[in-house]
Amino acid sequence: MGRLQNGEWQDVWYDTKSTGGKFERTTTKFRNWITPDGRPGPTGEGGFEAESGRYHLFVSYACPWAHRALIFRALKGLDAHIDVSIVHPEMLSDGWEFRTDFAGATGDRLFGLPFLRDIYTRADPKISGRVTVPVLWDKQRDTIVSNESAEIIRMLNGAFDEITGNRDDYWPEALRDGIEEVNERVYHTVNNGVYKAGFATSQEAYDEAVEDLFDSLDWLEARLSENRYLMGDRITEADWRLFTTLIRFDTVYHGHFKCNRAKLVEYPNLWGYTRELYQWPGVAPTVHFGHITHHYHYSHETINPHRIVPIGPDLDLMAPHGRDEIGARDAA
Ligand SMILES: N[C@@H](CCC(=O)N[C@@H](CS)C(=O)NCC(=O)O)C(=O)O
Repeated sequence: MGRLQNGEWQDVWYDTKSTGGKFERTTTKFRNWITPDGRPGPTGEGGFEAESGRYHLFVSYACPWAHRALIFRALKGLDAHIDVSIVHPEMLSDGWEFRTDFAGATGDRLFGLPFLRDIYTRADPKISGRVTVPVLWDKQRDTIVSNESAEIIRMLNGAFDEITGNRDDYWPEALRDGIEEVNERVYHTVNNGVYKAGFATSQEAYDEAVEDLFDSLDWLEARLSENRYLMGDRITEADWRLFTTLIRFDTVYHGHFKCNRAKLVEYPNLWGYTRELYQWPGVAPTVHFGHITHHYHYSHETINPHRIVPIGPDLDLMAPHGRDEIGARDAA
């Protein structure tokens, strides 16, 4: 685990000393957008036109942020248009690696490089910053389009519709303000909240993170008792962004990150909702518990120094979700 400094690798763990024990996620560096015609998106440069076979995704099956991108690739029928390399679940002193000695780890399918950091320095030999997944790569311009998952899923949601004919919209214009509001709370207190709890190195930082996390889970549970999805009867990106944290909750966050006031299976609505999203066409094949369990427990030496990978709970994700009833009562 480490970071690049002027293109050189430094093996360092997260710095929580300067922040009173708090984990702070750094901002991402490549912020260009693929658009239908190559016009620039909200940030970055233009010239990244949607084309079949031009782009490649580097992801980890373990990572909740990369998982968003894999889900949108599946939902939007992009499997045949954007190929994928899967990193090895162990993220050790060299950061993410392209080793293939773990089921499902593909290696670097574009260049055969050993480390994900080599993809970053290929895009910019003098780069400084963390080496994170997901990475959306442009084979034509030989560079990184984006390494910000929140933006990658919006590109996948809309840019390729002419190519795939899939016009399902998970970021509908009329709901955008509401989605933004939910995303904001879910990002800080849930998606990143579990990391703040898990990586905290002071009691205060941990206490604050778990309190905010469980307040938000209570709020989500109440919201989902009346609404089938976060924005009502229509599934949106807000749901998929929440899902990638919920699906990991009982397996890793509850134990490894000490988010243990309650388990997800103890919230009837959140648990039914998680099962419905898991059972959504195309989604279950994006969920790989082997990578999830192994990555967190094996990679975070500061939290789990003996690298024992626990057995994990037996989750019946295919049990009927019963979510068809929710919201229908009011409509009837
Ligand atoms: N803002 C990024 C965050 C991605 C991220 O933090 N990914 C983690 C894996 S779960 C990572 O690659 N961490 C490596 C590191 O921090 O050095 C996004 O959402 O795309």
